[in-house]
Amino acid sequence: HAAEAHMTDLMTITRFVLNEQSKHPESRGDFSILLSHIVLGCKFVCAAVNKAGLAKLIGLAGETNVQGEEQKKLDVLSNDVFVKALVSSGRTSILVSEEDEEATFVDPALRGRYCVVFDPLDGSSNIDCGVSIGTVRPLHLKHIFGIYMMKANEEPHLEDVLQPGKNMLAAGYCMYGSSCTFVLSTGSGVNGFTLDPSLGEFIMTHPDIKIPKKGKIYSVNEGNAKNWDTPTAKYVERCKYPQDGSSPKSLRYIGSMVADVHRTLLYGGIFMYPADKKSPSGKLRVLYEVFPMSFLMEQAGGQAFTGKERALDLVPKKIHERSPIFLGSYDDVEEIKVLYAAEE
Ligand code: AHM
Ligand code: MG
Repeated sequence: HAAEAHMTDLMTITRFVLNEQSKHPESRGDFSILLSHIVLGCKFVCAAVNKAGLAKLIGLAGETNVQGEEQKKLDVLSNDVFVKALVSSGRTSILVSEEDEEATFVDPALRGRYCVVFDPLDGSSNIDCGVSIGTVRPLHLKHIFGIYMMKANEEPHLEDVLQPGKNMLAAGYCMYGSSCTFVLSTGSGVNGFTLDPSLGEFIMTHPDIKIPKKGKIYSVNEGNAKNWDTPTAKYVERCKYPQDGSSPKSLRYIGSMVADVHRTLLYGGIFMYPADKKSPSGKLRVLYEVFPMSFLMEQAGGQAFTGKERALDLVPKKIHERSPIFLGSYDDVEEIKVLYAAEE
């Protein structure tokens, strides 16, 4: 197609990030470089998945491949890819990954002004059931990240990553399915990009994502209902038996935060992982699950609430801390906030 041959005015992620950066004259280009390394990590995983096929990448624990080398489990592979991509950017000082017990302090020679928190493989506890011999469900391949600026220019300290979510400069996630989707906010709205494999570039396909003000879907693990607190139980009851004459909401729950939040962002509604009697802090991790997704929700016009406060106001004390979370459409989250306020 002659027309297609000239479509070089596309908004690539590189062009988008450089545009954003030009709005901040004080910026030295470090942020763009850091983001381009994150994007490279995503492209790498995407290419690896497409080339080798997931089955080869995942392997069974302890299995050796034809060359006799131990195969890396997918979570280890993803973690390695992102740690290397981030360290080699020369722009990071501290990395916090769900896969690593301790924070990684980058070698002084490669240090920069940013800290990155990430979950290299969201929903890893669900992955094994998605993979049977020869059949793959790449649906489960996802990762989440958030970026902070270091507090001071001195030696890096753990406090640099124990900042409230509202201090994040950027957050996003990537999903590797039949296509590879990258959703990003640098603090001025949310944009979605899709990888064009022939160009090796992410192209903006979902500009300025805004979540509907009110949704028709709720998303929660109802198997925990027995142990819920009163506001959560009341809210879910209302989803099914609305008191205002509106139609009941639909339930959608994949059990992978990125997939559930992605749907919520595009279609509206509420995603929740509440506290319950067995896990009083819920399940999801503050730094690399709750914060990035809450940041994106607010940037898209929605809200994120912990049951006590605005999620992004929370100040974490430990890197792997958990928190209950309710996030999604503005009106839906408002309703749960009212129920919690009535409890006090
Ligand atoms: P993981 O880090 O062990 O994979 O757990 C995180 C996942 C999220 O992606 C998802 O929202 C949640 O766990 C689902 O939990 P549950 O199976 O309890 O409903
Ligand atoms: Mg996780």
